[in-house]
Amino acid sequence: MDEPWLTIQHAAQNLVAGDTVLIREGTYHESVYIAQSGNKGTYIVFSAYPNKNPVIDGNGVTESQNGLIINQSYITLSGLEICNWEENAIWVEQAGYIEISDCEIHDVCYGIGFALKAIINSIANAGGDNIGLAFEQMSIENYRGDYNLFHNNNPDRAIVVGYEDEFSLDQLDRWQTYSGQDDHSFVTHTLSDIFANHTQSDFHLSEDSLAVDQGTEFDAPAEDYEGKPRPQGKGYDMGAYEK
Ligand SMILES: [Ca+2]
Repeated sequence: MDEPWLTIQHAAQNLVAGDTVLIREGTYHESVYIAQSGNKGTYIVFSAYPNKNPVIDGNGVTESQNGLIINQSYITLSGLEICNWEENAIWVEQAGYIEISDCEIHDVCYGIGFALKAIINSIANAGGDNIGLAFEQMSIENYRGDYNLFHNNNPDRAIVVGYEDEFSLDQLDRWQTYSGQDDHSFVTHTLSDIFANHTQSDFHLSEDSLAVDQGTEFDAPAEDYEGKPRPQGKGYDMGAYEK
């Protein structure tokens, strides 16, 4: 902690299985290539420092159009804001066991993109401006997803597989049949149904939010983003803040 690294990329090259990097407050204008793999039970974790909001911002970055590129497995991303990328906020390629939670993605072309053999456990609000959840190949056989809340600024292209099969926000039932996944997931067209004040980046759940008590206890953190014990009320909430 006394000698923090200057770049997230430096961490991405030096962390080994079981390591966690806590990313301090700041705007990081860098594309991060995750070069090391974790193991089952010893993930490599890229997490926001508690109560901080690190931003991985593509403005001015020329070496890549993707925020994070992951082609290693057993990686966790938590609490990161990723914005202003011409392609993907997060690009996952030939990798499995990638956990993405409490990340905010905006002002990108694709939210989270997958090449073959990607697995994701849970996504809350994977909302890019163009495609929300994208698979590069035609196969989704390794996708496992449930208890997700889908929102996309372009409602016609919420989920796209192989640039051919497209699912709008209103076609979740079609996606469920197609993928065999996301039985408990749902969609929203309006973020004000979910968050207290998303236009001011306040992602606490609103009083009558659709996400309250709709999460799963499976692999749920014991505390929310602010350290409040989970669950509260009738069950676990979706998203970063328990209510
Ligand atoms: Ca709750």
